[in-house]
Amino acid sequence: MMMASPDIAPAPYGALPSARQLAWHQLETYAFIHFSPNTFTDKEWGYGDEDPAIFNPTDFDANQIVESIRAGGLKGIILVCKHHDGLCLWPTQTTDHNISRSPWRNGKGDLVREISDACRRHGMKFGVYLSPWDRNNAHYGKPEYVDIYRKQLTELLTHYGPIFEVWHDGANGGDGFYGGARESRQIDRRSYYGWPETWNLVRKLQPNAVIFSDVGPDIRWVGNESGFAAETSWATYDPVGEDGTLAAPGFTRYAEGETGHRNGTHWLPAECDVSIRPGWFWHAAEDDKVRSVENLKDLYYKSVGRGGSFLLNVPPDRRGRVHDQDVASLRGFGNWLKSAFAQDLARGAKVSASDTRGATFAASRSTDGKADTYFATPDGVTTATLTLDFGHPVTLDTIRIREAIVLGQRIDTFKISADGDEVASGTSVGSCRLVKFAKPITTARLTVQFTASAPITISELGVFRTESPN
Ligand code: FUL
Repeated sequence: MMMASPDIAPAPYGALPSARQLAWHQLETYAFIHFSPNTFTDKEWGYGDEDPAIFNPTDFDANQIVESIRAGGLKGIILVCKHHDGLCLWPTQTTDHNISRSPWRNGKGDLVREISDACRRHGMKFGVYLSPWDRNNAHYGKPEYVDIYRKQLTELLTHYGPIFEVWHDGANGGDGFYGGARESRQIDRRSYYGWPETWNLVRKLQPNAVIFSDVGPDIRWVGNESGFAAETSWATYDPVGEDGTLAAPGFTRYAEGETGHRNGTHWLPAECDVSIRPGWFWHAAEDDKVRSVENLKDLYYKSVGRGGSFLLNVPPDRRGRVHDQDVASLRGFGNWLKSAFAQDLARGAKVSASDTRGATFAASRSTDGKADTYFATPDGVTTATLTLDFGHPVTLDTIRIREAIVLGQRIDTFKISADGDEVASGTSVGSCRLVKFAKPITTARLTVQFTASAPITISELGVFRTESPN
């Protein structure tokens, strides 16, 4: 085997992330806001015959909503601009069924404007959810509706500044109001919406936005609404339709989203969506069922810690504010997130590798705190160990490993030893793998052994004590 010149990076392996996907990977956590007529009717899915007048928050405060979410360490917000009930929460030209018919702000309200402006004021990214299923629209099920959907998307993508993510739901229950028809309408999920054309439109209007759906094209649904990816979860994926043919939003073997596919031909990382409450919308009866800080931490490990993102829904109440209970959990989680990973114990350790590609890719690149440098093995070398020598016993509870994903997902397995004893092992790594020990361990030396399908790249081997002793 010829040795590559020491300063030449390893050749890329398999499917690779795009620039917009790489930027998205850095976000890791962001929020959903579900707020619509359902908040006022106590439903999860509105039928589409709701009077827009019922959407009337009594004390709406976009700053309070955005600040509460920001305190949770979340870096962006995806606003449900229209849910399945069809009420457009901005003054759209495409239908009368919109917020201008609500008494809120005397018919001059624009929820999308207020939330997007507040996001910018607070340094948060802003994204949009626009339900493809529309139980209000008379044209739903006909070609005209697809044009309407694209016009609505165009309004959202041209009037509210940069959009970081566009969210296309796969749900479609059939029956609805449909302009008074009150009937069930079936569509062919594979062909009706003309997704490729819609996604071209998104690309044209917001080239930096990632597009989410059950099948991507940028971000995949993890296949559950419980906020976790499988322990082995690959960023690569080839979505397959329910019947084994072409996949489409709402028509996939979605359970496969939890794991992805090793060596899949698309880079399609998982987004793990979940609500901070049992429902997606606020219900008074769920005020005492808000997720605890401990539960949010656990989900963070099972989403971000498995190479995905954590999309946490925070539904405002009828005032148009985030309830105290949710605020408390968000703050607790955000405070933990800020301190848990603030001090990387690997930074003070002596790091060595079983083999190295040369100075540019030395073992120390994995502990330099820089995202764009990495340790790599020479061509032909697909097993290696990295060893951290702390010089004295240190106590830790979490290890964070990141591959240089710009070159693809390469690692197949890893094994972690503390002072020579195996303490953990796993498979997929990708953009971020968190290994949490049930109890803190104390060790002077940590070794991680990797096997891969191509020369190994490690941009970070981090060591943390995320729980303070008490
Ligand atoms: C689902 C919808 O049916 C839920 O109401 C919610 O919006 C969730 C995020 O996606 O498919």
